[in-house]
Amino acid sequence: AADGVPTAFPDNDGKPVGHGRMLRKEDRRFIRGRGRFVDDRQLPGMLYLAILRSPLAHARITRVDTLAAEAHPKVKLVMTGADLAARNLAWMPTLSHDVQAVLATDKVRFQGQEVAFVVAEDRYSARDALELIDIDYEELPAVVDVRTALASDAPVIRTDLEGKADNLCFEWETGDAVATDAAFAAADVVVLQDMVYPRVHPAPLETCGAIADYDAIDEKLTIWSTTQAPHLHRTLYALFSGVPEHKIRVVSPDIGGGFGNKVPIYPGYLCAITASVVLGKPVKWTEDRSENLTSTAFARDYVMRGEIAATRDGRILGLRSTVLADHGAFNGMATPTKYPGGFYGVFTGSYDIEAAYCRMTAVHTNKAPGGVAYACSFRITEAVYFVERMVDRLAAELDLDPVELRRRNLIRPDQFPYRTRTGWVYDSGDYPATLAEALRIAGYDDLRREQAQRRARGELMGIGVSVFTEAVGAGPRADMDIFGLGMADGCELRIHPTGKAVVRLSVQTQGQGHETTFAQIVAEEIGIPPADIEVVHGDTDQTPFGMGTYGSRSTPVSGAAAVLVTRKVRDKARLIAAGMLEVAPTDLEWGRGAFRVAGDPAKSVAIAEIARHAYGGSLPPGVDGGLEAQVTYDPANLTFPNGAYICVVDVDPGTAVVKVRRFVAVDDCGTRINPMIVEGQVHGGLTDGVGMALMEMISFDEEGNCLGASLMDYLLPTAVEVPDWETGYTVTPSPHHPIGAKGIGESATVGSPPAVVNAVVDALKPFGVRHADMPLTPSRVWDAMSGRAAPP
Ligand code: PCD
Repeated sequence: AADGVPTAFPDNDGKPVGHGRMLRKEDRRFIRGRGRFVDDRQLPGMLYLAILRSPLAHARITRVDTLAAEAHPKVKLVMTGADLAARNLAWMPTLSHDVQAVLATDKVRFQGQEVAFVVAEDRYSARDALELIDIDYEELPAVVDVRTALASDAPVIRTDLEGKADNLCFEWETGDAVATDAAFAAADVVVLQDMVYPRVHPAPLETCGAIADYDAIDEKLTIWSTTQAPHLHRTLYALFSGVPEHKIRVVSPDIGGGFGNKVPIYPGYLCAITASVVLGKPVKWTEDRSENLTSTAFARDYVMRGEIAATRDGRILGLRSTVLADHGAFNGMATPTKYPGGFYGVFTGSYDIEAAYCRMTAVHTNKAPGGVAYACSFRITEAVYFVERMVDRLAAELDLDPVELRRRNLIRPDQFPYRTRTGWVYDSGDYPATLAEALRIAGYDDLRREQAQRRARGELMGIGVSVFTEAVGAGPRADMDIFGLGMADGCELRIHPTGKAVVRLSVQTQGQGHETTFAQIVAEEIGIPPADIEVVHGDTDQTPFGMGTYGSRSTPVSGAAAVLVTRKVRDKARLIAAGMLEVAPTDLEWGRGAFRVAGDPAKSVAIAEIARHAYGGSLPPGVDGGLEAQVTYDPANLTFPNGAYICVVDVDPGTAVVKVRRFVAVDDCGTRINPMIVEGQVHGGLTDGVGMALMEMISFDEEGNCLGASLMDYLLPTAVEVPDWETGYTVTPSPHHPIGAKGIGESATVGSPPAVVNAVVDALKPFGVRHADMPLTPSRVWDAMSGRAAPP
């Protein structure tokens, strides 16, 4: 193409115009360093905000002195919790119906909590002035262990809540306790396993930040921010600040990775808004790495007990899960209201199990709030890890090959739509076929033979399998809302007189390539090349309302909206074409970007001619001018992508270092819009998964000091730690999505940690090891090999 970006690779899987391995449109700017991120934006007269954070995990604030900071020559504003309280702005709602302090008033409840802010002429002065603020704390004992958080003598963290006398956050259950007890009573074999999914952090490359710009004349507030959900944030800002919603514009420009970290509202955003309203100037707040790692939403932090019951020949009868969930000081999770435990309810995984029951107790601790869906549809990562570890434990107990045990229990293709024992309706899948493809690529039988030979020589080779089901595309309005807002997405399409198009989305990309794939979706439906379709997103003034990008919902929800809005435009184009060709609309056939007269294919009009006519020619009676439409799509169900992963590791018997030698990932996300992007998503997710399995953990000492405040302590995987990924795919379209597509963005993060852990435990089989908790660092693996349990 003229601009040097080819519209499609030749190997576009034989698909017509819209599909295929088209290069990413957005990379034109990204690979030239021309991305525009929040922190790149400079506004005239802009001021800089810095936040003072608590050094203690739990303490009463007894004295605050800001005089010296206010006297700093470059400081324009200093605000404390008391100042915000005077304006009724000290507390904000969270996305899970809790409240969180914007700036602490009475107590600090986690290390790194926001206590005061300074606005100055430059970033350095703002930081310097933080040092001039004097605060006296009266230290209180900290609650850091979920197992003791509900003890009667545990200090109560949420004294802000009327009548609160303990640290209970919520209790939740799903499944059938009685039927599960019966299944266990009838079983030949029962296996119990305790396991921990450690606290991890999404750690996006770009930290969080915002610029708030309040125009006192227009009374309009513009916020450029790192948000994955601009419309949702706009509604919350309106409720918090009192600025009416139609006077608020949220712009989410290029984002350097989100991974769930950028879904919640953070105090920093609200501090910037407050400061801008008070000062009438644009105010920028940009977090540093330590602030991001210690105070923004973490993920996981589940202490789980599993019990699995089966017959001697490997038929799984029952599964029981007891979860202690650490939600930190405030429940800052973003989750559909009816699902306080996220989608953990899918913990029966890919198996047809007779009975299942889960009981979850969530508690508050003196840790940063969160529990977000880090590359995971609302706690599915935890659920998949749980069931895939339990099935492996059972296989070891029965002395059955883990693949064979899975085969005996997988949901069969003819059982779809399949209702799980906890009430989820899986839409489609062919699990045996996906698993067979993974086994084929891996050469599973050869691998087992190789393992036997190596074991005989004292080498520690492990093979781990995981077969997973994801549940993405939240969600059906009847069932799912966040903060009372139904999870439907709008989409708008305009075709201009020259036949070029603009599609406006309510979702917001953070790197996954929406500017390309949504153009491809529209192209496929209307016959305009993707290069001629502009994708507009991330600006509430320019896009229809919708719930944002997380839980791999963009393709299942907004992707469907894009298909339907294009079909709506096409329906109108048919009426116009019928007028142009002087036939009845029903006499027209659509194909390859044009309407043809049935039986007389020489008579046709292409979409570009129809567009021109829509704005200029005479139209049939009752048809108004222009060529555009808008829809709001409410999904009928979630989509359920699935996959089968095989990981091969070598453990060094001398150092206990785990090396991931091979990783085979076969994914099924239904119809693939852009296979290249799909593979890229899988590569990224697998890297994340290996990181969680082997090195990532946010830990705390007994005083609540966060021990992972930098990337020196919180290790992220790089190309060095991961193998060349071997990917494959099967295609089982979703029956209710208009083009059969399911999500893919999170599948690999969800499916890979158990494959890696299963492989390491398999490698350590000669030592009698049955389980070891993530992250499987050399010291933890060494402890396991030496028969010592890992520290909690
Ligand atoms: N696709 C295709 N086909 C299919 C599917 C899909 O092609 N079938 C593609 C699309 O279009 C896009 C992608 O792929 O582009 C993805 O998608 P999805 O799955 O739908 O998803 P989304 O919604 O879009 O996104 C989200 C996700 C998530 S969720 C996460 S975590 C991550 C992922 O995404 N993040 C990220 N990926 C990524 N990438 C990047 N680069 N960056 C980032 O940040 Mo969450 O909940 O938030 O935690």
